[in-house]
Amino acid sequence: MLSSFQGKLVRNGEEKKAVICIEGNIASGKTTCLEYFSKTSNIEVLTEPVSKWRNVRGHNPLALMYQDPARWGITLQTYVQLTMLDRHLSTIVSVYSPVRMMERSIFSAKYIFVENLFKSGKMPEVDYAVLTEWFDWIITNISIPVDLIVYLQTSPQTCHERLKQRCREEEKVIPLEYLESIHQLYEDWLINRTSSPLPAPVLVIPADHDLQKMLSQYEENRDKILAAGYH
Ligand code: D5M
Repeated sequence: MLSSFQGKLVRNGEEKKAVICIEGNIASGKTTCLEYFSKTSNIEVLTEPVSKWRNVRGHNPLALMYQDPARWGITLQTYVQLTMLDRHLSTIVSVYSPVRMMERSIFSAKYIFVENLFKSGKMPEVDYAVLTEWFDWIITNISIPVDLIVYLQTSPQTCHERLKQRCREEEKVIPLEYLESIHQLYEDWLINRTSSPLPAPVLVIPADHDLQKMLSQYEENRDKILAAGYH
């Protein structure tokens, strides 16, 4: 149970951080958003563990998944689920900050990326069933608190343009259609609310704009975002 005690977030009697997950399509501007808040506020930032997905004991499951999703989708997704769970549960004993901001979540890993692989026919049903059993077990047995989802809502075309600019080797194969599918799954989850359960309230920020406009939107929404968990 959540309550507010002397301006601090209290969960089950213990003082806890408010957890905010930044969600959005590939290249939707999540990193810029995290950088803005880390520079302007006393928050703890947890980025997506992409470097781990690109190098696990010398292997690159992210690149393998893009090359052959039917063969390597389960491999990457198993590792994504583990590393995202580790992010959610991590305790950082640095300077105390009352807010934790995370790039994506274990929820979007399942509700967006695993669903996409399965629905597009690129993940065998048995792989999907095993991942779903794992995911359901995790969220039933382990507390994964999220207080707010900030959805950076973009058009797939904008993401495609930004993706071309950032030139990450593995991502050269990503076609516009892939970004369209991810976009639709995000919309169904966070806007239409017709697919998977929401772990927290959602704040939508239109994110097709240029950097200057995005920074001013973050400024405008700053207090609302940082107050997550106090309501
Ligand atoms: O995502 C960084 C890269 O990681 C990008 O190529 C998408 C990919 N990604 C992120 N999460 C997943 C999951 N769960 N499955 C497969 N691929 C994933 P960015 O959007 O730039 O943070």
